[in-house]
Amino acid sequence: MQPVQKERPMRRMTRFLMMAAVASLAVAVTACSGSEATHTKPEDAARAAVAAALFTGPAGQSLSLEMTDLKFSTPALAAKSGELVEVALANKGSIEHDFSIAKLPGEKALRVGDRDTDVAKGNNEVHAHLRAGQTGVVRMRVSSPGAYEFFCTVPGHKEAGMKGTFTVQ
Ligand SMILES: [Cu+2]
Repeated sequence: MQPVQKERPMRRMTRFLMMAAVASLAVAVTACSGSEATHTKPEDAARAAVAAALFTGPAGQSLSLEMTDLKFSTPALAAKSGELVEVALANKGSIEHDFSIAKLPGEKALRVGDRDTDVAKGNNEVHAHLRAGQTGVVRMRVSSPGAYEFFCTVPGHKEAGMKGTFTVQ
């Protein structure tokens, strides 16, 4: 038997697998366009990819911040730009609070409990909302040095003192 003939069944198999892959892709596309409610938006997929990357492996810097009723445990957080920073959040108060930053250049992701969730909300690029007693983790890789204000968006809380500065060098 010549080598050319030996390759044939393999080629046929490859072609079959490729056709099967194309066919299943077509089914997936049809199913996706048929139901808008379950359609994954490109921005959601991009956010999920950023979250998966940021939550892989240990962070370069670990910070923690506790929330109590109308107070953060520290008014000053510091980190290095370009480094993977983790902020472990704990709401030890009896009402809801959040850790928010209006504008923060770079990548960021939020995990509450064991679930990755939307890190941005409203006008804020970081918005980690925690119910009383809840914990969460924000991971960030800030791309530009600067002094970024963090605060709680619950009405009246920032004015009462729930704010601080996240300094990135
Ligand atoms: Cu608050």
